[in-house]
Amino acid sequence: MTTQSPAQSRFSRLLLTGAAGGLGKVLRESLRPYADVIRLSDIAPMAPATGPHEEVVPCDLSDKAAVHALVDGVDAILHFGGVSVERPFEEILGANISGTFHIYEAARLHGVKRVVFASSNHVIGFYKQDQTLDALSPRRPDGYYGLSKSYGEDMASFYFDRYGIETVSIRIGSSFPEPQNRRMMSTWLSFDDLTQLIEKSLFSADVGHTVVYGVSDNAQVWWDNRYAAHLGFNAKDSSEVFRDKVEAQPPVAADDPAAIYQGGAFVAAGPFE
Ligand code: NAI
Ligand code: 15L
Repeated sequence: MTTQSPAQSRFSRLLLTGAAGGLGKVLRESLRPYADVIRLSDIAPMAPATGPHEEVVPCDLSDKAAVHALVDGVDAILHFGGVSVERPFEEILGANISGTFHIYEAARLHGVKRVVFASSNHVIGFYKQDQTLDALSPRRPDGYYGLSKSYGEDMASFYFDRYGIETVSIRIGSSFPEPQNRRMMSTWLSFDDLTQLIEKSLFSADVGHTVVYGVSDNAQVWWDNRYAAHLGFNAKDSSEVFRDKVEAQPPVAADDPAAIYQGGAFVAAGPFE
């Protein structure tokens, strides 16, 4: 596969899981140029299709047969569905661990060759905020959620090595309209930069299994994307424009995990029983 611009090689049909979620609603609009049809899927209610460029297909990721039917006929998968915060293991197990397995098995059976996986900074959440990481830094998951994303990255690696299915695993920092706290001044990823990164992940040649940190061009970042340079991702936004607003918040105590760890409060979520 050679690198092509979206205009040269739109996909016929892209699958977006997690379409009812915070990022899914944004991507439903911003990914429109990249495919003739976007198949939107979630377990939660979604707005009806707004035209022939959309298909709305409810699906529980933990249901193997349903996921296999969901993937039939798509050219590439944007896997954003699942539990997106720290929760008891049993909840993570069905949606994230079984769910990601179902997505890759369905990709294999239906000949899908490219996946973009919404991984998370919580695969490395137990590193301190004064450490700089790259894609080769050993993972240090900060909970069951982070473990499930770490497993998803390993699954992506395995399905490339064994079956040639290529994946870009995006370790998303904090993708919201604005950074919500001091930690997110470093981890923020704007929606425009996320969209650009997904475009690069879909259309770059020979990605194999690439791990990239999904972060904007913030003033202080903890992540070095040297091993994802082939994607050509060039973040345009910066959290700096929100600094005054964020620093008007009450200060965080020096011993608060939010001020110490890259994963912030996630490192202290749980136990649940
Ligand atoms: P979200 O929680 O708003 O969206 C996730 C969606 O997955 C929800 O609509 C939910 O209904 C769906 N889902 C949950 N269990 C499911 C199941 N069993 N079957 C089918 N769908 C199921 O999360 P958000 O913020 O939109 O994130 C999207 C993805 O990006 C998630 O995978 C999340 O882990 C990842 N991510 C997001 C970050 C962010 O800052 N927004 C940071 C790092 C990773
Ligand atoms: C994540 O992985 C979550 O999905 C998101 O809701 C945020 O908490 C984000 O990480 C973060 O670390 O800020």
